[in-house]
Amino acid sequence: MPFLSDTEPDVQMTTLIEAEEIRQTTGLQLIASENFTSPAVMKAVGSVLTNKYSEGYPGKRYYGGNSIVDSIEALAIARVKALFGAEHANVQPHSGANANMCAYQAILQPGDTVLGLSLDHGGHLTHGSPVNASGKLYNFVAYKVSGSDERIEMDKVHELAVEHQPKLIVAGTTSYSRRLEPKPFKEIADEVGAMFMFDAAHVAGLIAGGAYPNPVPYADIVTFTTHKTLRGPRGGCILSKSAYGAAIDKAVFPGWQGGPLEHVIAGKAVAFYEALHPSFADYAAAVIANADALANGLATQGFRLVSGGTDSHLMVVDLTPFDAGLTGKEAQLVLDTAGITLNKNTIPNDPRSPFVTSGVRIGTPSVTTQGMGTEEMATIASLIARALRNRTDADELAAVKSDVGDLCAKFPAYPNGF
Ligand code: DSN
Repeated sequence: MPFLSDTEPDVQMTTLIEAEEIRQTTGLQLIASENFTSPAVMKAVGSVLTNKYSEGYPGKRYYGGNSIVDSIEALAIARVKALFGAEHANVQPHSGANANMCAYQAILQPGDTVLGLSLDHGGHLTHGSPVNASGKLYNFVAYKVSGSDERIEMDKVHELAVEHQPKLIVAGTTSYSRRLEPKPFKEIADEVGAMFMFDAAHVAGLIAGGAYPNPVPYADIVTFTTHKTLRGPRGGCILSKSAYGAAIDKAVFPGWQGGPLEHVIAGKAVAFYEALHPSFADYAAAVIANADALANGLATQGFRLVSGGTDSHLMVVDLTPFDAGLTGKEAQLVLDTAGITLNKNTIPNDPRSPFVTSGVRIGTPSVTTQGMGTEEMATIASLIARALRNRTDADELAAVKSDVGDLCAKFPAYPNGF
């Protein structure tokens, strides 16, 4: 039976996807958790592997026809273990959130006490937010950034660990610009007899490129997403010490998930291959250099950088000194109009709600993939400031959008197509 697409293609969907291609490639993509994955990764994700059911693990599947899939998943596992120096890897989590929940299920019982960074200070929903299953299932105690330098205070983490005797300490961030050293967390965990998990969702690519401390030697478990700085397909991954391997595998399947997405796992394997190449170290270093340049450029334009700057791929920008009446929500909307995509973000102790916010989060993984450098970061800072200063002037916003288009045309995301 012929496919309908042979005779009556879905024009509506084709048009929408083409529109998104144009949006992504003609505007500035500054969302810190996004990137442009390679055509090779997209080819794997769009392959016939999407047709296959393969519940279980290599060599232990519930369906036939999995010998090739076994090789694909085994290759992904071998590559990611080599990339990070891990003893055990599970490449099946559909997302970073799933990876975290599976890791918790592997080592915790409901009600167990866990230390994690507060969501509004740069943590993640799955680090114990009361609206998330993590916060409902486990007794999370939140640590925060300090009121003075807006950095995580290890003394405070230590104090909370001694007071609450957690079973697990979680390190890892989604909107915190400073690097986290895993060793001090591990020392605190050891002192109170806790396990230590590092959520490397944002920084996995920086770690892979040697530009950020690798938590794998210190942490019992490291979770991450494959689509952010690591530049792979959308998905999650769990690394661990061998001792936790069997429990983690069981928590992923049959614990939380059913059939793995082997087309995505193939895409992960391709991304790991790309990240193992020496050129990925240049990319990771450039992401951080660009973030630093962009932060400096924004400071020059009158914005305040939370914690004074960045030493990672992202920055959180306090809009208040630039314009006390400007919210993160409005900034996001205005910049969208000008072809600049980023997200509103709370600043520490933000008086505004998470739906409004006083800040924005900005990241450089995508523009660095495009080949932009520190010079272009200064240009981007001035384009952001120009759009926000002229936010009620439609002509000026159109002019900024045109300049954004010209900049992106000089640095095409996919110079050889996709
Ligand atoms: N949504 C991701 C981010 O933007 O950081 C976290 O899950």
